[in-house]
Amino acid sequence: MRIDILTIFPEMFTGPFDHSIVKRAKDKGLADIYIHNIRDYALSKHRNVDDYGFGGDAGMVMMIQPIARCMEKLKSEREYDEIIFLTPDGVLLDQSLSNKLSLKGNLIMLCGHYKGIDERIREHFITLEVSIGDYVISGGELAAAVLADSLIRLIPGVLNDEMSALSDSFQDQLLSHPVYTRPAEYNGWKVPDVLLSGNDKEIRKWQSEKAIERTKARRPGLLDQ
Ligand code: 6GU
Repeated sequence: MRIDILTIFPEMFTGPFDHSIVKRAKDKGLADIYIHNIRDYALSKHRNVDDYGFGGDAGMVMMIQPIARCMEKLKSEREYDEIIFLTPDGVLLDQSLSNKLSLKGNLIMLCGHYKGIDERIREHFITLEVSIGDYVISGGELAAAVLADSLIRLIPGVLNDEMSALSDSFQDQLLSHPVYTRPAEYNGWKVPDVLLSGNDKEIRKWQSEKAIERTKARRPGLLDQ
């Protein structure tokens, strides 16, 4: 998978992709992430990327030309499966959307800022608008990092059997069961006996019961889906 991220804050991406599973995917050649500074595509020598919105609304709007020029360049080099705009008014990201997108080859992710981006970018370039939840964050960058991480870990070959994504929370519409490691007792706090029993069938049964119990208690809506 190749992901091209368009942003006015490229420095925000030093970090999120350099550790853990995403780093592993990059090292294995299973994911390539390219960060593009929209400002590099600005027309003016002041490198402006935003302007006052028409209509007198307070707030700046990201202008068309720098984003369009960056998009046109990328699209001339390869085909993209989706051109995604990260925005709080997009479709809510969930595991099923991540699963679908993880099967794609080339993706563009555009990070918005200020009051928004000129609507014509959305009409003429964007094929999918994604929100990461019903709350507001200051820009699309952290949302793009979340989306990219959630897709990359699902690419076949990124996780080994032990890390398997199949037991992730949400993968089967259930939250994960509790987990424990040594010591078996700390401060009088004991690991459930069944986990020490060596009885594989009983352990799976306990894990499944706990996953259902936890989902019922915390996210009952997941069980109806
Ligand atoms: Cl994608 N962007 C912003 N700014 N806020 C959000 C979001 C995206 N998703 C949820 N809140």
